[in-house]
Order: sequence, then structure tokens, then C-alpha cells
Amino acid sequence: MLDQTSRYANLDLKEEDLIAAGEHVLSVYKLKPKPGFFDYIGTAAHFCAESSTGTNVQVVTLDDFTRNLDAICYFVDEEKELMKIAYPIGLFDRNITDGRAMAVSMMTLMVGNNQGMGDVEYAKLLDMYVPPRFLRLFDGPSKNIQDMWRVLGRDLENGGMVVGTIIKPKLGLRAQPFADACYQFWLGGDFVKNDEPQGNQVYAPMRQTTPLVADAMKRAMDETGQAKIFSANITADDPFEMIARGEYILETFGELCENVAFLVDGFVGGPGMVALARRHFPNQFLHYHRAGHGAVTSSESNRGYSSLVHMKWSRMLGASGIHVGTMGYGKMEGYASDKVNAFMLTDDSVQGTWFHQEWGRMKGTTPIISGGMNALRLPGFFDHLGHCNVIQTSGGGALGHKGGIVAGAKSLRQAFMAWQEGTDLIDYAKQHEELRGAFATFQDDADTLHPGWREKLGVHR
Ligand code: RUB
Repeated sequence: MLDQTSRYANLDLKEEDLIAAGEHVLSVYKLKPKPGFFDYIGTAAHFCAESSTGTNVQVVTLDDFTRNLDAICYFVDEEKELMKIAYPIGLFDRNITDGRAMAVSMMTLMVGNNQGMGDVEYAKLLDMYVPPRFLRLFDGPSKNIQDMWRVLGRDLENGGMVVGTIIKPKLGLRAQPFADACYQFWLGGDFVKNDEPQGNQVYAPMRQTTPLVADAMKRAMDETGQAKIFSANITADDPFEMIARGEYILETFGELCENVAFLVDGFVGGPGMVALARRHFPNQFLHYHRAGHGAVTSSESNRGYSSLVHMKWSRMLGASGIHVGTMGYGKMEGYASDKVNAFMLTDDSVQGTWFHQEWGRMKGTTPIISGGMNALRLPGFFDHLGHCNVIQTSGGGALGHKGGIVAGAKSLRQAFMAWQEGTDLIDYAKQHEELRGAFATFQDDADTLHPGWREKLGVHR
């Protein structure tokens, strides 16, 4: 095979110069060469060729213009298996309709063929930097939690946690029991979402379920005097099917259109699915569910890309909100250090694990906190995050409450209120029956997270 080091590697390039020029997407990979091929830099160079203009041999069609578009490896640390690549922004495909940029093209190059190269043991994209002139060619979100707070009648700067659930069981509820569960939750909470596989199953057809859910929402709004939100799954293979679902849902909710978000399974569906929802329904909150992401983002995996990179692409694509995990406080894999992912979504100037990203005031994407959470786990989580301006969905944590769904919903709101007021959760539970019920329901969590609760609340096994 051809050693391409002289063409695709230049360790004299300085990162600060590349950033100042603003003509490259920068990236850092964990890369390990396969023995028996090239040395480290040779492998990195071949990786750059495959990720940009080249292949494994010299082609006769190469000219000087092409060389301007070469991705260049500008840093290696063989011991740490790290290397950095600068991708000229001219490499990336643009729409013919409006000249805008696409995340899918970035993925095709940056985590495309390079994920299956014969001379690479593994390579994972850990972080990337997107220069301002390229970043602004992405749609970014049209709506986020601020728009949801407006609908909910909350403060627009610090509106606090949106109290949500996922109707469980994940699958297997027919239309009426599903709508009944939504109604119950809305009596205490704000937000109900379809679980990621729920849609138009034969036992609960969308055309039967949706009117019942809309009716449940209206009744819950009348009864509580508060606005409610439903996040409806419009995921489908076929974009026309997605549009049909979205239009049908909007038509059915009618004047409650502001109270509807659209959920897409954006990782398995890919950037096209997210962009379709963003562009076709710009007035709806776009809820990006990331089921499947663990296959590539997990720290157990040496291939794919990190959850930080995933979050950056989701904000660029225009997700209004995306699941960011529970940072070790819930049931899914996650770490305290994942906090940076949430700030990468919401802030304008953010230090990532490798690169500092300026977002140029692109609207923020709302962190959705979900997966094995309940009222007792919220205070620790918010202490860690430092704020509670998130959408939080507890499935089992609401629908598993001993006192029923309404009590489950209320217990979540109470936990959020306690944290916002700076009141100890056990003290708050003394005055709030539903929160007390959460202690009695999730006793293992209570023992671990809130020692002394039994005596203080007078609850015994
Ligand atoms: C939540 C649930 C969601 C996960 C996905 O249900 O299963 O699909 O949040 O994970 P429950 P993530 O509250 O009963 O655990 O949010 O990390 O993408």
C-alpha cells in the first residue's frame, strides 16, 4: 500500500492558526493502527486520505485543486493513541436547494469509510470543532424549552423542570388505557411522551389513539387550569409517512397545536430524519430520542463517535431537545463527566473535552433527562448539573409510584420544587404526601440516597 504521509500529514500546522483561519473542521480521534501495515503517522495519513480526497493508491486524476481539499493530520500522540485531523470545509456537501450544509456529509467523511479500514484496529471521533462560517450554515433549533415554558406559562429565563413521563409499558397498551394513563399523569405533571417504539401498532392505531390523547389533554387542562404537552412519535422509514403522521397529529390536536412536540428516533433514523422534522414542522418542538446511540458513543466502544460529538451534531441539525442521559444518577450508562454534553447543548461558549466551541448565538437544545429516574434521584442530579432547566421524564418513576400515576407525577414536581427552593427532600416530604409516597415506593433508593429517612418520615418496612 502507498505511504501517504508526505501528502496527508503535516505536524507543523498549528491548531491556533487553523482556528484563526476558520476554514477547517478540526477533530480528535483515538486511533490504533493494525500491526503489519504502516507506522502510526502513516496510518493516520491513510485515514485522512480515506476520509477526504484519497484512497489507498495514487490516482491519475489528481490535480492541484484537489490537494486543497485534503484532510490533514496535524497532531499525533502515539502513546495515547491520539491524533487530530483538519478537514477543509470545502469537502462537505451542500444542499442544492438553499446552499446550506449537512451533518450527514460530515458523518460520511468523518465517521464513514474510516470506520472499516483494513489497516486500522479502531478509531473513534472524540471531539470536533466547527468554525463559525461553517456552523452558521446549519439550521440549529427553531424551538426549545423557552418556547415550551411560554406555553406552560412559566418564567422565560428560569422556568425550571418540565415534569414529564413516558407511558409504560413500553409497548402493549391499547388506545384507551394509553390515553387514560396520559390523563392521569397530566393531572399532576406537564409532559407526556410516546416511548421511542410507540407509534401506530395494530393494537393501538394512531388514528384511534391520537383523538383519545387529545381529548385527555383537554380534560386535564380544564381540570387543572394548566397547559399540558404531548410529544408524539412521528418516526418512520418513509419521510412521507412522517409528514402524514405529523399533519394528522396537528389536525387532531387542532387549536392545541402548541401543546404538541414531535419525537423522532434520530440516531437510528439518522440526520435526514431529524432535518425533515426540523424543516417540515419548524413550529413544533423537535424531541430527538437517541435510542441506539450507545452502540457508537459508549465509552466501552473504541469505534464510532463520542456522546459529545453526537450532541454537537444534534444541536446543529436543529433538535429542540435531546436525551443527554442521567450522568450516573439513573438506569442507563452514564458518567458525572457527561455534564459537559448538557452545556454543549445549551451554552454559547463551551469548553468541550478537547475543543472550545463558540455557537454564535445559535439557539440552544434542551437537555432531556431520562432513564431510571424518580423523585428521590432528582436533587442529587440537579446538584450535580447546577440547574434544573431541563425536561425530565420518569416512566417507571411516575407510573411505578405506589399511590398511582397522579401521585407519581406530583412527587416529581414536588422534588423539583424542593430543589428549587433549596429545601431538603425529606423535610419537603413531611409536608407533601406524594413525595412521602415516593420514599415508601422506592425504598432502596431512599436508603442509599437519603439515609435517616425512615425515622424522619416514620416509614418502616
Ligand atoms: C425511560 C426510558 C428512555 C430512556 C432512554 O424510562 O426508557 O427510553 O430514557 O435513555 P424509565 P436516554 O423512566 O422508566 O427508565 O435518555 O439515556 O437516551
